This record gives sequence, structure tokens and C-alpha cells, in this order.
Amino acid sequence: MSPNPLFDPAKGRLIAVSNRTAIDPNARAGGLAVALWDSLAETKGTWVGWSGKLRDFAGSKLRETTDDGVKFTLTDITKEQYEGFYLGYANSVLWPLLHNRLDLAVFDNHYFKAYAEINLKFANIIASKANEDDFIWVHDYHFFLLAHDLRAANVTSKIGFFLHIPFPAPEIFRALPEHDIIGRALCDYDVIGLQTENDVRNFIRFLIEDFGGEPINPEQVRVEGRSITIRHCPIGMNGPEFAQTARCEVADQAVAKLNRFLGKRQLIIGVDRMDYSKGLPQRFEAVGRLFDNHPETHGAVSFTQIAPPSRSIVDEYAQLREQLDQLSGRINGDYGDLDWIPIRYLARSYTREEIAGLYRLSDVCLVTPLQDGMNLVAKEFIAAQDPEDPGVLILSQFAGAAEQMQDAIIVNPHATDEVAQAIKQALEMPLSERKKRWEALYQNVCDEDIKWWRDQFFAPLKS
Ligand code: ADQ
Repeated sequence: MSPNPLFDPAKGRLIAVSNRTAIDPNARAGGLAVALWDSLAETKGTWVGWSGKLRDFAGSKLRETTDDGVKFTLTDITKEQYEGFYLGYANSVLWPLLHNRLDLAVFDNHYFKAYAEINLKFANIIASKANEDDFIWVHDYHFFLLAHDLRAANVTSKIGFFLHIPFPAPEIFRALPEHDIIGRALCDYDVIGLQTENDVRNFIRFLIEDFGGEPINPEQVRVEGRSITIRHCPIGMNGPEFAQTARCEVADQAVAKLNRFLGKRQLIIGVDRMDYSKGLPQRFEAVGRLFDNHPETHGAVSFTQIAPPSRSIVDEYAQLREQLDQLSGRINGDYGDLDWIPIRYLARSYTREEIAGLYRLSDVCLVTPLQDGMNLVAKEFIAAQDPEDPGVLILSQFAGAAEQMQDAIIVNPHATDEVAQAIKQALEMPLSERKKRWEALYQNVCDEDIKWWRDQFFAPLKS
């Protein structure tokens, strides 16, 4: 990675902040963890976050440790804070609202109190460490208020914020009882990075309509007496490195294992955290429709969905699990045979190497979220393919990745027949077309990679 003066320890450190850090092996499956680790390791930065532990009283004993060149400053939180901040405000209010699922949001004013408390707690930890020359890089919807709290604690460092999930239309965001407090707090950041151009349009409109923001140029707005930069920075990944991972020994073993089950059948794969935003029931319905409409696929095609539960404590996830069990049970009951299971649904986690191998073996990957900030699975699938015999990506128009990956087959995940037809098209696609689409997609994955993403975010600070 090229030297970047922003990360020169002599000039100032990078302090990244996110709720879960990659010190916790369970959090390493998340897109955020994968993306951040590289940047911090290469720049000797510090990662501030929750330790993953709960304690009985509200002390702030910090755990400081170093792993693979990345320093970690971790704090415990109390059970009440975990329930109000994490399960409550973050997972049951902000997550559904920002994914356009107002119907699932649970508005409870105790939640916001805990959310504000945790933001302040983190602000105090960072304020005790940050120097004026440091850059504080805050990640995701858990910490909307952090810059505001840091400014109140007289922190003068530059502070940036990257939102990994979508920013909805202001009409939706206004349903949040605290939208005004959060909107004002966001004005204390210097740079705000968002995944898509659509998110940028939504956010700038929110600043203009609700806070009298005045656009200075396409990415700067004067608001609340300050000027903030709002940047379109789609998150990327390291394509060639992932391509290698897909060919490692562990990946080969996973491929061999799955091949024993698969035989000569074509393989469709889905890899997601189990979450209602990922459109899994709609995807299962579409695969069922493929079998309804195309008897020639019976015994010739298998669909494997990997979806480990990530927030299984919250009711919606338990319901989703039940729904998927029912759907796969019905489809397998209708179509399965002694030697063929049409849908395999594996509710467990696999290593990055195993997943990479499974992508490599697959003929089709279904990435059909109803709403998604970016979706790194789409990019990983492309990176893992054999250039001489690549598989086909079917991508939802509502994944942030669709803005960059127009050479995938783009679908509306709600349109069951359309998705079923897209699967059929993908299964039958001639090699020349598969190669042409894949080459364009892989080029984009490599051009707009993780380093490019970081540079996009930091570019305004260099001037
Ligand atoms: P996520 O919603 O977690 O991230 P995504 O971008 O798809 O979604 O990242 C998932 C990551 O987890 C990928 O690296 C994938 O390989 C891994 N993963 C998924 N299922 C797995 C499994 N069963 N076993 C092992 N690994 C698995 C949020 C936003 C996204 C955004 C990212 C990054 O919701 O829209 O792309 O942050 O900004």
C-alpha cells in the first residue's frame, strides 16, 4: 500500500472506532471487520471498541492489547447498556429504520438513553487519548453522536464517519423520534463517507431540508456554522488476495467435501448473515419457483444457502429462522428425491477460506438483499472465480454494490418470477458471455478495491 502522510505516526495516528472490533473472532465474519483490519495493520493504528464482555457496574476499565500490528483499546459495558444500546437502539431501531423497515422498528425512549450514554462513554475514552494531529475514524450507526460528544470534550482532531449501511430518504429518517438530535450531531463530523450515490443524495437532502444546509459544491455543505464533506466511497476488498484464498488448501478441502455431495449437478450458492435485510425468504421462494417452472432442473441443480444467525436473541431473527426452515422443508418435500436435496440451508458459520472455496465451485451466486449498504459477498464471489470458467452473479438492484456491478444480472428481489428466470439464464449462460461479464466485474473489484475506498474517504483531508 502506498505511503499516506495521514497515517504517518510522526504526524498523527489513526484512531478507528467501531462497536465490535476484529479482536473478537466471532466478529471477523462481518464486512466491517474484514475491511478495517487491513487499513489499521498497514498504518499501525489503534482500534477502539467494545470488548464483547458485560460487567455488573459502570466502570471503564480498559483492556489494551496488540494483535498482528493493530493496537486495541477495549471497554466492557453493562448488561443494561448492552440491552438498551446494542439490542435496543442499534439493532431494533436504527438497523430496521435505515434499511427501510419502519414496520420492524421498536421505538422505546429507554433505548436512546443507553445509546447516548455509550456514545459519551466512548467519547471520554477517545478524548483521553487523542491529540490534535490524530485522525479519528468512526464507523457505523452505533456512533452517530460521537463527534458531537468529542467536540463537547474539546477534542479538536479531525473526525470522519463512515456509514456501512444505507442512509434512507429523509421522509423515512424523520420517523425516528431523535432524528433532529442525530442530524445535528452528524454536523460535527468533518467528513462523512457513504456507500452509494443514492445515500449521498438522501443525506444531503436531509441536511438541506431539516437544517437549512447550503451546498458549497457537490460534496460540501455549509450547515450549523461549519462546512462538512459528504463523500461517495463504496467499500471494496482485495480481489487478488481473495482469489488466492479461494485456491488455498482449506478451500480445496471444502470444495472436495461439497463436490462429493454435488456430483455433476450445477451449484447455486447464497452466503449471508441471517438477517431480514438479506431477502432470504424471497430468495428461497425464487429458487422454489425455478423448480416449479423448470422440471429440467430437477436433480440437475442444487441450491446451498449459508446463513449463520448473527443476532439470534432478537425476535425477528428467530422468526426468520423458522420461516426459512419451513420454506426449505416445503421445497425439499415437494421436489427432493432419494439422491437429490434441492435446497440445503446451513445455519452455521464457515471460515473465510471455506467460503472462498465454495464461491469458486459455484455456478451461480444469489446476492438478493431487499436493502444493503454495499454487500461484500458479491465482490468476493467475483474475486474467487476461475477466469477460464467463471460463475454468474445475480445481484439485487437494492444492494449498494449494484451501482458498481452492472455487469451482473440485476434483479428485483421481490419479483419471484424475474429472479427465477434470472437463475435459469445464469445456469444456461454461454461461456463467452460469462467471461465477458466476469472480466468487467473483476476489473471493477480490482480498480475500486479496499485501498481505493480508504483513499476516497481520506482524499479531502489531504488538501
Ligand atoms: P454485512 O451486513 O455483514 O456488513 P456483507 O458486506 O455482505 O454484509 O459482509 C459479509 C461478510 O461476512 C463477507 O466478508 C462474507 O464473506 C462474510 N460472511 C457472510 N456469511 C458468512 C458465513 N456464513 N460464514 C463466514 N463468513 C460469512 C455491513 C453492511 C454491508 C456492507 C458491509 C461493509 O450491511 O452492506 O457491505 O458492512 O461495509
